[in-house]
Amino acid sequence: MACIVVVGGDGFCGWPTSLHLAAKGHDVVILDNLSRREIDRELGTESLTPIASMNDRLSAWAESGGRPITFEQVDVARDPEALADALARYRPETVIHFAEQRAAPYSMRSVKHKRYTVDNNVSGTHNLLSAVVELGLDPHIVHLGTMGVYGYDSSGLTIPEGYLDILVPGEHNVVHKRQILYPTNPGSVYHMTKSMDQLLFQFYARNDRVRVTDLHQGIVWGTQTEETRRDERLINRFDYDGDYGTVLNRFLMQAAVGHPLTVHGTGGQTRAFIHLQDTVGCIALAVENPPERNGRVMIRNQMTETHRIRDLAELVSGLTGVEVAMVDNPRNEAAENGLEVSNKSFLDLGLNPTTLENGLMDETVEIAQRFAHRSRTDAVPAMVTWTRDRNPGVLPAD
Ligand code: NAD
Ligand code: USQ
Repeated sequence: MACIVVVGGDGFCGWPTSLHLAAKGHDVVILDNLSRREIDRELGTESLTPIASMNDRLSAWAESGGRPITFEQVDVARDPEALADALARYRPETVIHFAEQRAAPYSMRSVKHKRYTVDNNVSGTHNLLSAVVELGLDPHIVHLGTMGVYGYDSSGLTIPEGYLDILVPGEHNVVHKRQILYPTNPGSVYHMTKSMDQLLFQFYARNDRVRVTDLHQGIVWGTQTEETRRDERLINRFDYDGDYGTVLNRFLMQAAVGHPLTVHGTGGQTRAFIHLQDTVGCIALAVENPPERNGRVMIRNQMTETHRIRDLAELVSGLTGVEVAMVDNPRNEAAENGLEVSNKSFLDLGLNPTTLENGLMDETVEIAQRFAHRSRTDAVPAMVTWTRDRNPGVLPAD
């Protein structure tokens, strides 16, 4: 089978994806600078689950009978030569790009963190695109983007898969049909970098005919996949801290230690979600279905359900008995919003979603309760505020 380079393959989504693709028979090469582990040290936090070193992960995978995975420590943003050198040696058929600073609160910490997020994410993406063109390679690039580029609009329209059909008035009363990228409306510096990535992809697809799939992914929940369960040393990371912990995994951990569920504001924010097992499944489907070399980026919405945050809190509270706390919202976001999203593209390819209803209890017992003793309650509060006066004045709904 073909070689797949997974950039950012040590992370929460990248590690289980690498295992899944290796299990499907691909030759997988991980490039990662291990910056996520370094950021844990900077913040004084740690994954709730005890994650093994990259060497131990790879040995455990091979010992479990998995097709061996290769790893090289490469910083794709700061070391474009090392990235190009690796691409020239492996000549991958597919490159999957996870290697970005992905936490919205971390990206809003300080000017240093804003700069780091922009430099890291935009340079990494551009280095990858320019390297494949320079080397004359033709890999299909699969990028993990975010639902957050669309913004959160309560007007009742269904968010399409990346593009908007518009009618433009022209000369002699002729109306022209055009398709444009859905206007971006990012809510953090991190989400803004994903909006910038979209333009880089659009340019290289049109100018150099690079084949790109951009997956606009919702909030991922869950921890383990079929492959990470094979050996204790393959366990995936589980972030619960105020910067990197995403909302549902945070609620599950909070419930496990009896911490009141930290609902921001009224909890009226509606967001898109996907279980990690479906993330790896969708990425495999995207790899198997590359776009034509036609100058157009293929955009797929990678999400399965939408939920309002206060409803999620009530669900977790109902399952576990823990109380719900409404805390001041540190972010600058609409207090209430609706969200309708089309995910037809993956359903058509055969995605069979894991629903919250089916997966929630497993996750609570298998991970949150089992590793609750490793948690630190001082890491739970979300401390980063979105505006300098520390009084964001939450936006009204659109
Ligand atoms: P993560 O932080 O756990 O993993 C990212 C990995 O990339 C880490 O291993 C990190 O060390 C590596 N990395 C970062 N910068 C790098 C660089 N310059 N060079 C080499 N390696 C680098 O994040 P994740 O949750 O696995 O997310 C992966 C991707 O999916 C991100 O691009 C993120 O924006 C996107 N995404 C994540 C979620 C989610 O809920 N976790 C939802 C939607 C989209
Ligand atoms: N929230 C709470 N309580 C908490 C944590 C969060 O109410 O304890 C609220 C937030 O205010 C926000 C919503 O929950 O309204 C989602 O927050 P989140 O931290 O779970 O997700 P977000 O910051 O949007 O980022 C995460 C990933 C990011 C990915 C994004 C997908 O970290 O990499 O791009 O989800 S999406 O949200 O669809 O843009």
